[in-house]
Amino acid sequence: MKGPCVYVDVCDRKTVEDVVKKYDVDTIYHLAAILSAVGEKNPQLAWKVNVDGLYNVLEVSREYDLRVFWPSSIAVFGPKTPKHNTPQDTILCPTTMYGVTKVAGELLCKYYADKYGLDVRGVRYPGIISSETLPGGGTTDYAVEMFYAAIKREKYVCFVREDTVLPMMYMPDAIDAAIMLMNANSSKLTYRVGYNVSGMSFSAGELASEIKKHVPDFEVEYKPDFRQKIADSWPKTIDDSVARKEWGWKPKWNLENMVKDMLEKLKRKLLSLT
Ligand code: VAH
Repeated sequence: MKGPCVYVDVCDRKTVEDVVKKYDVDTIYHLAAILSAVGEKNPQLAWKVNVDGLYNVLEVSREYDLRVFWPSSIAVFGPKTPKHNTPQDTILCPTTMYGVTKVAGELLCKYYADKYGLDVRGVRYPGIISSETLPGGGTTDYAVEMFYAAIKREKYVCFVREDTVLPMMYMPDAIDAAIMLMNANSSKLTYRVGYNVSGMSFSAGELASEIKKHVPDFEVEYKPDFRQKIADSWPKTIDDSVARKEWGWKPKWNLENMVKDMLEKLKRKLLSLT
């Protein structure tokens, strides 16, 4: 990453405003959030960071006429939402505080777009798999933790059932989605935030089997914990046809090429640490 790096407390509007002024910011990619699993342990903090933090970013962006990218999540969907090929417009009744904050965020962003003409855009990310950052307290963390266990030749104890299927996306696709949407022609967009996007869907067992093609002695034991209930409330596959039609979304990564790339990258990373 090029350019200055500073720490900002999104819950403190003044620190957000000071950085915008000092560095003459014109666009904010507001990714800071408390994720689903940690959010269930501290719902009040999740609301504070995810909603009050977003409010501060929207207010500063309104005042300084900035553009904003803000990610929602498939966590906006709940048990009443169709599980397969979940449509763009559907029931949003999440059962986690994280999901509640993302529904509130989608409504807040739409309000700022309609009321003030703020150019705020966003997608509903599925679980994101990255080789660059460690998992951050989400329900989909198992999909990253598995890789670390495999390259360390350790058995992995998975906190969701083997047959748990969730929509996922490889980080390079997640970054592409954000940039493509922010570069899209505004007149073609019929939504502001909350575009359904997806890269792939797989079960925990399918991920383990794909990893085993590269690490044959890799072993996984399945011991569901409180995060199973969260995973069970989310869809299995997502209809992202609106994003494909309106701004050309198309994932480049699937289970096979993502697993190969992740293992190669993590092996290099661990070798560089030894
Ligand atoms: C989580 N990784 O697990 C996040 C994500 C859809 C899941 O939002 O909480």
